[in-house]
Amino acid sequence: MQMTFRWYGDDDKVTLDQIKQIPGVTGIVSAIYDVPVGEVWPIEKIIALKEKIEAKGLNFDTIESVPVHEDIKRGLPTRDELISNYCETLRNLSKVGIKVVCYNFMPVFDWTRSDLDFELEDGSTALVYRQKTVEKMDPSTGELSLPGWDSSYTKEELKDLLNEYKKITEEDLWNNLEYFLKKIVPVAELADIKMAIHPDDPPWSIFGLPRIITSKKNLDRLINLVDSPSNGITLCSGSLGPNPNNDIPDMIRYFGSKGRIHFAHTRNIKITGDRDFEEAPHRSVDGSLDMVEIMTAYHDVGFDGPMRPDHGRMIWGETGRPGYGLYDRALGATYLNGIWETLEKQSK
Ligand code: DNO
Repeated sequence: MQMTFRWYGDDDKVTLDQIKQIPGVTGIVSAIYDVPVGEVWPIEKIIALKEKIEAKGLNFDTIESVPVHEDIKRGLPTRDELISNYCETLRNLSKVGIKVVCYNFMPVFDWTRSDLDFELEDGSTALVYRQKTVEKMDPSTGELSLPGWDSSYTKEELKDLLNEYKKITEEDLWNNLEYFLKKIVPVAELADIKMAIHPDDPPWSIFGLPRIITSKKNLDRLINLVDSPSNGITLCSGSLGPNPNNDIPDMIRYFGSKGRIHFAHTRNIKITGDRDFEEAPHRSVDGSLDMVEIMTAYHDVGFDGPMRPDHGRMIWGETGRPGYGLYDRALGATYLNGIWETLEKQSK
């Protein structure tokens, strides 16, 4: 396992120098943020990013994410050209030594929460999801500001897009995902890149949109759409965890022993009601997931890919990008590294 940290580039308040000082964090996960979705990532930009990260003594071989254009998810005729651009980006990433590419296939909205700064008992703030609040939100009014929301849409565009999706069923989305994978996985294989789909967060439909990467059964369907080691998963415990039927250690053992987990997002959540949850500190006792069991499962399957502590709360007065402050994520990384060190010693 290699402990990594997500860095949003020069705009990130958290600096590479700070990340480098977190014990046991050896790698950076990042992306090119200034190329519009659907266009090819120029190799020069990827090289510049890699050099900046490596100059600090940190590794860089994981991208989160190369976003998938909505036309591909919707199966529009324009998808072929967009997919061919996607393949070109994969080839460019490969030339620069990238090994893992995270992406998602969530229509319109990436990860979604109802509050971005809910105050917990200890005075820290966390991201929370309350189903009733989300049901009252109307994304087409444009008054929403969600962490995973592409704010480049105008109100009208968003309204149209949401309307278009009314025609798309879950099976349509599966077909469009299969079409995409059949084109990109052979390219990823040749480029020695492992594709790692990120689960839908939360793992159920929101705003009436279809969502399919939600459970063990569906992840199994995904890896069999194209049976290749390059067609794998980002196992995100905090995304799959809000559904209590998702047994995360079991999923890690199942997909890990098949060699299909290429990236691990490891954080805790606390289920507070039916389809309600809070982002908890990483320790097992603070949330609903057994983090020792999760790390043991990774250890047992010999997981040697990148892991990151994923999100953190805002603590010690820190402000910044929701979920992506320095302090709580650093504590999370240290806690997870502590469990890992114990497992390593015990297995010797
Ligand atoms: C949230 C992230 C997601 C993830 C994308 C992958 O914190 O894990 O936004 O990067 O879903 O495409």
